[in-house]
Amino acid sequence: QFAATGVETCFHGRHIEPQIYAGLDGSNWRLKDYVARGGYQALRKVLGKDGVAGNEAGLTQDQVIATVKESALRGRGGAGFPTGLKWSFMPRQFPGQKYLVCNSDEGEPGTCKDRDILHYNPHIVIEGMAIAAYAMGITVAFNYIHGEIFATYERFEEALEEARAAGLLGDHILGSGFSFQLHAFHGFGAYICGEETALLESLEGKKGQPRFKPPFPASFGVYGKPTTINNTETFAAVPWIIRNGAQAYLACGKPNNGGTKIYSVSGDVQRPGNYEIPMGTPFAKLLELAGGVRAGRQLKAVIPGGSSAPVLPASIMMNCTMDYDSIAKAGSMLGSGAVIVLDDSRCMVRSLRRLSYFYMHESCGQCTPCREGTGWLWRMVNRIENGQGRQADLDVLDSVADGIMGRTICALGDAAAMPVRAMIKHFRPEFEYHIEHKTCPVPEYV
Ligand code: L3W
Ligand code: SF4
Repeated sequence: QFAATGVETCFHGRHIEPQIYAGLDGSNWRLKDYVARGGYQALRKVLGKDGVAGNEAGLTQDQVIATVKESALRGRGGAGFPTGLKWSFMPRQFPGQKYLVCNSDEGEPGTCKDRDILHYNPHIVIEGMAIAAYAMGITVAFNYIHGEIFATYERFEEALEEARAAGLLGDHILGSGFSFQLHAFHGFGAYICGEETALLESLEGKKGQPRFKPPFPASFGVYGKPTTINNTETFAAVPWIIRNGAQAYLACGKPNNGGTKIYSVSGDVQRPGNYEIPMGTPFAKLLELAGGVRAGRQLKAVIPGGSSAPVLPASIMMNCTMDYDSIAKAGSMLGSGAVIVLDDSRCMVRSLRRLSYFYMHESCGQCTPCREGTGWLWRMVNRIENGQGRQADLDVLDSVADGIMGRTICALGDAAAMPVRAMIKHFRPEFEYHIEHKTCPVPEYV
């Protein structure tokens, strides 16, 4: 059901080619298919091997970084950090080894886009990483792939072999002076390993626990060396940008939010799946593409950016466009683009209980506010759902969430606290009803 779904017409009536999912049907992931779709043209353009007269010198490192900056591509892993800016942090003259890492440790509840990109279009990630490595003067890279996806990991390994055999990876790529080794690394399936510094620890063979930041990976990454980490979808956007230009990419989206984005739409919709649409598309349009809510039901709420993002009621969400700025202005975050749709059959107390359990389970336990606080939150929400809550619990929940936020090593603490605060803020009467009547106000869940 999460098969690639290229959405071909943008809301404004302009025809937009999906940039990552274009023309994919599940069988055409091999190198020859990718090349037939124009694959590796961007790498050739960068290296001056595209056969275009006057481009024998290719693009300089500065030109590539400037193009990515101008495109307004922002990190697709959750934080939306400007990609070109991140690339410019890499100390290119650093005398020792520098590393590039692709974060394919997709584990955010609701998110299922990176595995589809790797499964349906692995070479687009390889090409994007090769271009990034060239721009930052990096020769070694790893793709850290979530430990619970096996066929995709094996397919990516096969794609790497194809690229190596074709001279697109390895020493003197396409006969140029650029050499680049890319390795796949199969992770261990822990959510926390998707946090970039926990991922680095895991990659080094240690327990996957986040490090303090700063220092950021840009200066202290794999084995303590300068490292750039980007999400799978971020790398996948790069070849299109280089081939078509920064302005074309920017024009697909809206200012400060360039290009297309893949949304994993799940929950109470008729057609759940991954949808690639231009940044700035109204949420209502995305909902329509996903078939709308289930028959006979009303939209109640949406978690717009993965389980870590604060929930928004339907009335606010229906006025949002799908981009970083609009969702942030509405009080949530676009995150990794996992859109979890809840209809009026959903009990918010039960939904929050499930979310709280997840964060308690996935806390790595290093910091006290997160280790103790996530369990405390879950136990209280569980109690309310089971009809044993007290009115004072809502204030205690808020104060425990407050005690976690901003006081932990990594963002998991905040991610556990934010949904609690948002659920109580927007759906307080539902919690109060549970406490007062010791039952659920949503008929289906009585
Ligand atoms: C150098 C500086 N580098 C920031 C880099 C930093 C990182 C990026 C963003 O969390 C969010 C989180 C989840 N010098 C720098 C610098 N950087 N300042 O920029 O950093 P940051 O700290 O804003 O975010 P983060 O720690 O990477 C990511 C949310 O995403 N999320 C989770 C998504 C999960 C997946 C998945 O399963 N695949 O993506 C969903 O919403 O809560 O807020 O690279 O090093 N001065
Ligand atoms: Fe571990 Fe939680 Fe602290 Fe992150 S916030 S380092 S998951 S204990």
